[in-house]
Amino acid sequence: MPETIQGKLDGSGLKVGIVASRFNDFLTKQLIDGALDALTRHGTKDGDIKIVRVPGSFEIPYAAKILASSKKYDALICLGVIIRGDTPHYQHISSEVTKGIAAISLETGIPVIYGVLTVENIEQGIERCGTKSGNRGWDAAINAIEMVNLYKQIKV
Ligand code: DLZ
Repeated sequence: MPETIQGKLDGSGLKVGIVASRFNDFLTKQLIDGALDALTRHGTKDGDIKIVRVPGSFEIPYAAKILASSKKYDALICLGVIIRGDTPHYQHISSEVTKGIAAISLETGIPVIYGVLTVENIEQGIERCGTKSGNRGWDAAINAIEMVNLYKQIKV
């Protein structure tokens, strides 16, 4: 039987940064609440969590890069809501944010979790921010805890 390594869902002792956009704030706030709920219910202390707000999702990678480079955090959680509109903004912003977040994680070696919703309309956003499709902020926080603990196990 091959050995399987998985990160534990124990958030105690972790220092976590949350980078969240203010655009579509009525939804982003719900993602932040979901992430905080998941972190604290899995043992992370309030005092070990820092929330940094940026204007829109496009700015998330810049702030996340600074936090990741500070080496003060075990993981970062990036939260935002990008809703498709009548202009090509949606495509440009979502592809830049996705690439940016992935690059930071690879460059810095800490988990930088992608909790940015890209949805067609407000209804789809509401569904993913604490109603019928769960809360992506909660999911992102759980992913962060799991990845920190996984890295601890697989790093030489
Ligand atoms: C400009 C803009 C638009 C049209 N849509 C969104 C969105 O749906 N979600 C989001 O997080 N941000 C949006 N923004 C703002 C950009 O992310 C960015 O803040 C501005 O273009 C300034 O750089």
